[in-house]
Amino acid sequence: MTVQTEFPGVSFVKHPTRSAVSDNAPVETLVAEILAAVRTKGDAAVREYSRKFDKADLDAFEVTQAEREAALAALEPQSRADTEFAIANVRAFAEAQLGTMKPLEVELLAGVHMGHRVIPIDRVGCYVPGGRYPLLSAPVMTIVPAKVAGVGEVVACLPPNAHPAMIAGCHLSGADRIFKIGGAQAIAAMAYGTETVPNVDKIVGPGNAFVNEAKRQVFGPIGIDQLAGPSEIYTLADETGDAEMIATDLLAQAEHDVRTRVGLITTHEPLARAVLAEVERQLVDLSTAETAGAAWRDYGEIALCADEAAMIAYSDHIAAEHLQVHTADAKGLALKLRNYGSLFIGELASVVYSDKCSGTNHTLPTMAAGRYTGGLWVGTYVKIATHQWLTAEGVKQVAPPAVRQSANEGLEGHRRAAQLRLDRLQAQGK
Ligand code: HSO
Ligand code: ZN
Repeated sequence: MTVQTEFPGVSFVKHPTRSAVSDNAPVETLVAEILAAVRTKGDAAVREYSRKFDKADLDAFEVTQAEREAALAALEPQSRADTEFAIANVRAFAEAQLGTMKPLEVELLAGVHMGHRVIPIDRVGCYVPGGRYPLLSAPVMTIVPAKVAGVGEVVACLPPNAHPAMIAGCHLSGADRIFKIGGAQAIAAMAYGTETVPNVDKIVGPGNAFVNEAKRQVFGPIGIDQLAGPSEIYTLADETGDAEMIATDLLAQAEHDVRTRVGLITTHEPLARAVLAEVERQLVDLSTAETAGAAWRDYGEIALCADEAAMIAYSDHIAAEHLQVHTADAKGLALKLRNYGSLFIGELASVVYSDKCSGTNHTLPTMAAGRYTGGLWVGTYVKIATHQWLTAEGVKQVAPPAVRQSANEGLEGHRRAAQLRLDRLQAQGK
């Protein structure tokens, strides 16, 4: 049976039974309380919340040099090599991207010189989540591009009970300072500063509902990257799609969280049916089936499309965090897609490679934010700030309209400032 949708040419072979929105009100109130307490009581409040939420009794929050070295020594040599491989690839891609961000100087109006500079942010805070499974690549993705961007000081916070390998990951990625603080109290400490934690200018990195809400509440004077929702993966496929591979990739992300959104968008009904069966077959012996299966049941979807155009329109509507393209002309189709967090073109490009180590960032927009933004990248850590300088000729071009419009608006102060330059130039005979 298929269910029709409001999208022309799109019907559901499997429909999600839940929608991604949830009630955030209790989290909002608690987070506001935590932020206010840390803001006024500093380290004492951080200590109290760490005890309450993380069952951690810490005198000092900062990871010492000796602790960094111990964490590094405890890391399996292969795991260290794999982390270094990931770091090298993420760094190389971030460097290549930074290379596209050039300073600009132009004179588009005679005598009016304008430009911009690419200026790294002074201090950035990277939140590194704990979670059920430590994601060893998480510190790499937030810290390495910050270092490449030239951020003055990179501060990392991770929950006190985080696996030591995560501390080693922060260290290898180049974090200048590492603090064992988790949750909303970490965001508060980095936003406002405490006796021991320096206040930062921007906070990046995913986290749980409390971390997300804390980032939302401190936003304004403090920058944030984005609000991270549960992971998402969609695959676009035609009759060339491989059901086993598609199901495997969907379940790979479904195991993150019971709220992961996973989907197949296809023009080929037999493939839709085959993937449906494959997911069930693979869930039987997947060790993370409890989570992955729940995500699939609640949020999994298979959309059947009449043609490629319907597939593109529906996919652009979803704007999935991770979007795989498994079609005969994957590169051709990829060029027609506009909304996604990151694109994986052709069936050899599995999302898991970028999750771990291929070099593009794995911190990506979810909940349709891919309609207006890409993911974390080196550009997240710099500002493109404009400037201008004028010659007498330039003033003569821009002053008269500025004088007139200021007068129209009744902004006498503005009018005077605009007029003063003209008067001075005239007095100098220019
Ligand atoms: N898929 C996650 C990142 C990740 N998965 C890392 C495993 N390791 C969010 O994009
Ligand atoms: Zn993943």
